[in-house]
Amino acid sequence: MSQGAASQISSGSGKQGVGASLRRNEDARFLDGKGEYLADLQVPGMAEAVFLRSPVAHGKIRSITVPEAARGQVFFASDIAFTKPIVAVSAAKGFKPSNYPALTSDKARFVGDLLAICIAPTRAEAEDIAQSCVVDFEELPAIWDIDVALKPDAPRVHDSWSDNVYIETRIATGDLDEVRARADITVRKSLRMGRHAGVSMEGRGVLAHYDRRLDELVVYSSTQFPHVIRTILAESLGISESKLRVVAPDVGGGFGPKNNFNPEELAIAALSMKLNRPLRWIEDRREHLIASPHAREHRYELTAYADKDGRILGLEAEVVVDAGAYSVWPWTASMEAGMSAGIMTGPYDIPVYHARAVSVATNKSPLGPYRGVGRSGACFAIETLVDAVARAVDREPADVRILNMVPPEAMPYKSATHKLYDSGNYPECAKRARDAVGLSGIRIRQSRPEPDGRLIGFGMASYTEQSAHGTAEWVARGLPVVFGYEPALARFTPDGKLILFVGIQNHGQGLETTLAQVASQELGIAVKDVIVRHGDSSLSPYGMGTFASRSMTMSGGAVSAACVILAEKITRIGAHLLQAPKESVRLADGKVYFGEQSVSFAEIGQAAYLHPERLPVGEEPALEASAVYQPGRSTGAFSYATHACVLAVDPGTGHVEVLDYVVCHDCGTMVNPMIVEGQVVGGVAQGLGTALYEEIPYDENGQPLASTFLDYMIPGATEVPDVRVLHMETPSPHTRFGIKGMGEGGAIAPPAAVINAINDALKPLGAEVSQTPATPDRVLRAIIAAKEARP
Ligand code: MCN
Repeated sequence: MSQGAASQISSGSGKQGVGASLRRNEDARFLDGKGEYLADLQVPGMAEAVFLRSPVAHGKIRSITVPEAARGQVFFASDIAFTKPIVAVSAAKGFKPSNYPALTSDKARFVGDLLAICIAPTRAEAEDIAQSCVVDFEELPAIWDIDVALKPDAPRVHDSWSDNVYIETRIATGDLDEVRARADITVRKSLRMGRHAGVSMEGRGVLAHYDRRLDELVVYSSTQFPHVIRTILAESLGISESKLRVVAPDVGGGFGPKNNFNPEELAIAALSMKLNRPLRWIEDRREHLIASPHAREHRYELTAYADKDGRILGLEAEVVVDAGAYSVWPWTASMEAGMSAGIMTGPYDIPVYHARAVSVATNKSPLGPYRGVGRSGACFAIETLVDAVARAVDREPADVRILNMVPPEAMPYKSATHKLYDSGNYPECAKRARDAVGLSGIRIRQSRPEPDGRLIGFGMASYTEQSAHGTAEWVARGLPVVFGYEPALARFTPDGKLILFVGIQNHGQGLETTLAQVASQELGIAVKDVIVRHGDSSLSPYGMGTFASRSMTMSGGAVSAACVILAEKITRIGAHLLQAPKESVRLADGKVYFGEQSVSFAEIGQAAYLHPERLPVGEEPALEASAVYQPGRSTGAFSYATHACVLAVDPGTGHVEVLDYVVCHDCGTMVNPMIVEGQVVGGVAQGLGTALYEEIPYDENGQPLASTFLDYMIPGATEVPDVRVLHMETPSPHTRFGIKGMGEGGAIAPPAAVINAINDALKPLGAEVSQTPATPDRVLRAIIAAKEARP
């Protein structure tokens, strides 16, 4: 089997392999209610845990009083003093790490900070105990906003720090002064992207118990990366990894907030060890909204220098991110601002780029990764700026967009931030999205008043999605772990079925099917005969988990490589059993064929495991192979897309209705186009949440103002339009089959496309919105402000 590119993929198992739109193997489990999530697990003698969380944003803890009746059921930092605090250190110069303890004992740093664990036979009883505890605080002024945090005399979130800044980094490519002098126009923009939560269907959760027979601590966690959790948890508990098993059972969505080592994991594991008792904590929705790692909250100050045609000659950007009270492990508090500044130029050929990225500490829930990390903000910034440039030169934004894009003949292209865009045709993608919504028809429609008085708007947004980053990229970011590889073990059973053991963690992406498709491609085995096992540190090889749109490329690459080794062995054994030269046999339909004669994988499995005397001389028994996929020195495989949105704004209420939404995207070779489409649509739904609905504002006391689904809006069936998805397929030259990752892409562009469309609609009124979510209130305020500004 060759390691060739996409042109050779049809040589596999045809309808079952790479490129087939198969229904998911795992659907039977998930749709029939056979999934097993944390809340389904039962361990004899297990107690339920509820965290006593801080009700104040910033305050020294004077005392916590536990009522007599609850004595022995409430535990504090001193009870698990053997644990080490979580310290996410970045190697970046000047980075200030924070000590994130399992339970805090000196002061609370955000509403939701962990103070104690209350345990009882049921959750309701444990909640009653938590409510009966009385905490006496010396309240401190809350640092509830970036501006408050950056005042020189602001109180410090972390007392020993000289200011409230985790890190400030700079990028300087090209001569900005020269560009300033040459530019015909200068366009500035100030933007804000709101803070929100991940809102997976299943919240976070942890169950810990001691397996006396194996003499090991077993920790179930609803996590995206069980192996990595084992490493940091063992270190934090002060035990050997060989005495710790971490299992991610079925995980009901992750989207990033389950991709951190959270203090809840450490606290529950530590207390279970200390009490020698099974313990479980399940996050409720209120906890999730106020205290899970949050998403976004960016501010941008941007300046574009352009010529009179709208060609952008240089870009200046300031990205300031409210990173909350602690630096999350392993990503650190620098991730959002750093990634946003690092990918800001997006699909555009902007040679001169200067940026300043600042991550600020405040008394809010720590900021963590969320689908589209950093890139959603970067796309929002550059794409609304491109529209502003188009307005300044009085051109159609779609034309200015295409004018500035990296042309296909420039690929591979090195961006101003040293990212290597591997392949693609960005202008063609933008044109297809534009044409699919029928831009000229929209412009005609806009020239006439709508019967209902609403205003029609059209907006586009394009981006590049860095996926499947390799070692060099993570090293450059200075993270505590370098996520640059992925392993797979492929093992046949004696009856000819295949089990893949992988280090990624499928939590809705369809990986149990798409990895089977890769195996099918290499071996000619039916997808239904392939089982994918993952999520258990004692079962599968050490892998990095599922995030950063990496699993299809990395784990798919590893599965492919392991299956190639197996295919060679099966070919040798099959040819021997058929008494044929091995060059003359082929694998298909779970058999080795020599002309019309065949021998099944089951017969080969029998020979390999039960009848070694039937094997060729010198052939080792057993039928398994392992491989590790490690991308080369590239900065990843770059998917890309253009989103185009048509919407209607009610100028009387500020209400926005999305009427049409088109995504034209390219993620290289698609393993399963149907799953890819589902991923795009799911991402768009989340992106519309960022754009229009989801927000956790904080008041001046540092109190989160959205803590239930009554005051936190998520888009539902009535808010998400019928998203139309157009596919392009430009293989990556760097990856097996030419696959690029795409799991985050859908969520990246909607804030930019929607805000551009709203501003297009509001153009006749001279109004502009520059903040997400664009709630009716914000849209209305923009309209009123424009009215008041008119002479
Ligand atoms: N795929 C494909 N062909 C490609 C690329 C992808 O067929 N060329 C399909 C595969 O089935 C793959 C899926 O699309 O499983 C996503 O692939 P990939 O881009 O490799 O992303 P990961 O599998 O690493 O998933 C992570 C990504 C991220 S970072 C977030 S956040 C996210 C997302 O996936 N969280 C999700 N999609 C999610 N979908 C669900 N249902 N739940 C989440 O929590």
